[in-house]
Amino acid sequence: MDNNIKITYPSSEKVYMSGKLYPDLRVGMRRVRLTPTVDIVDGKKVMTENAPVYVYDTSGPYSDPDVETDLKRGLPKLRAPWIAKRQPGETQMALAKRGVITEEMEYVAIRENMNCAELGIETHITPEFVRQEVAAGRAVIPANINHPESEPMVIGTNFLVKINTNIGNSATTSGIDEEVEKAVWSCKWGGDTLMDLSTGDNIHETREWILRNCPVPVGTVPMYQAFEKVGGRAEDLSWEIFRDTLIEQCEQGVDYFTIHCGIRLKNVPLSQGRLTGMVSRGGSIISKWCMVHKQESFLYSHFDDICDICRKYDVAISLGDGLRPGSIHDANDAAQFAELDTMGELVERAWAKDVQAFIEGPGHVPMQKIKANMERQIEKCHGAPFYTLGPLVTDIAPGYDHITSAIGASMIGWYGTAMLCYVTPKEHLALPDKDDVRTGVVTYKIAAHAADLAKGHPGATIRDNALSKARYEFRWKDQFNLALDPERALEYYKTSNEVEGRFCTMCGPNFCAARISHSLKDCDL
Ligand code: IRN
Ligand code: FE2
Repeated sequence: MDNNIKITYPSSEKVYMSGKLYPDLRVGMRRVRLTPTVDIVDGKKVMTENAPVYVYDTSGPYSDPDVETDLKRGLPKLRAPWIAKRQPGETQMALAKRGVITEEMEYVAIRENMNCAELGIETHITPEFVRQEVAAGRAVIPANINHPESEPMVIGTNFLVKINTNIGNSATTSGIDEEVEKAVWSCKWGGDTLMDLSTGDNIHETREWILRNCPVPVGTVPMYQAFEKVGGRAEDLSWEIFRDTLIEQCEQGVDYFTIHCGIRLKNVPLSQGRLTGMVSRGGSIISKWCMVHKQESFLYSHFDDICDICRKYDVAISLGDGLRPGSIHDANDAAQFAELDTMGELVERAWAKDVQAFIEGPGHVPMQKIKANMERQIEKCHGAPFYTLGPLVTDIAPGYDHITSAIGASMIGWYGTAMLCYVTPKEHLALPDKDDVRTGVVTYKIAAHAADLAKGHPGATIRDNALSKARYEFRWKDQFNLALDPERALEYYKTSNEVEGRFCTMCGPNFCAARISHSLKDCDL
């Protein structure tokens, strides 16, 4: 593998914005340069400049030509000096509750505002607002003190909707190289966080390579590694094995853990009458343990111990939805909602220990049942961020589940879900390869951005308006450069057009509505 990976975007440069509270902050963004608009006035060419557009940038140092990246050495440790000043257990939430605005909080405030500052648009997102949201548990900044390579980002309903990419190998697929490549690839296309769901051999080593080279927060499901440690026999699991795995991963720098603590012994049988039983890997493992031992799960009974460990490293807990519905038939059933009630209880216990937490949600849900999910989550989980897997709005399209799920993701994002877990075309069929990661991430950027527009996030429309203006003015290259996937747009266009023509092959020269519409200017209306 090439050790010196670089990410480039057309007509873009990496720019940095500094802080006010912390002037040394360098918040990376992408500035997309645009060409001028050309009008013909009285037979003469008149050029009007188009302002550059600033884009939220998840690609980290890989897109900065001035930083040498070397996979063997890992990324620069951006957060190390900030962390060095802090006492053990001073999580972002602990500091926020004490009234401290951390470097991370100012960083995300600047990052969220993108082009607003440049355009003089005032927004509600100030460093103090971020602090309040984190203190109240409505926002999470996943930031393990042992992952200083990660650029701060925030997950919360009052911020930009985020997306997570799942990667990771299984016993039968791909090596470490391929997973690191997918991690960087996810950051290129806009993945806000990355979950390493590796099972099989080399879990620890794979994760180490990913963490040291990942500019976004990394999540895992520690149960997968614990399960490997007991040779895949759920009944042999124990709190001690799980605890040691947690500590191992905290030490490495994992920023958030999916832990299925919400499964209660009494609720496991609720999944029996379902069409598709239990579809969560982590959930089914711990449920098996509960049923064999006829005991409350150690993830539930040791929840306070889990929080104590996470607090020490500022690892956030993502309360896993082990009882999520795996089919349209099972959506919003008693099992799913019983688990949500338990999560609501647990999230308050996490907060009492200053541990940041969020709540995982479904799964498969038909459109008319999506809103109820969000409303119930808000009611039961006290405003903690919601993080959903889609949901898929129909079960009948294997091979296209990035689409079935992006429909649900857009809706639930609009209703207030803070982060959307991507689904790739290979869902239900195989592990995603590099190309699936690109398709999944771009598809979910669409869902997240559509939700940002609908929610009226300040500045969300700037990119749409700039792209549409370019489209209407036949500034083709600008249109592509502003697109979520410029390479794909250009590739398709090139199949039958010359760049910079005044029409495209969709309509041909005579049927081009934009062209006719332009000529209306010359008519007496
Ligand atoms: C997200 C929301 N609900 C589930 N997820 C993701 O599913 C979670 O973040 C993790 O990536 C994966 C866990 O799958 P199991 O173990 O629940 O199947
Ligand atoms: Fe599914």
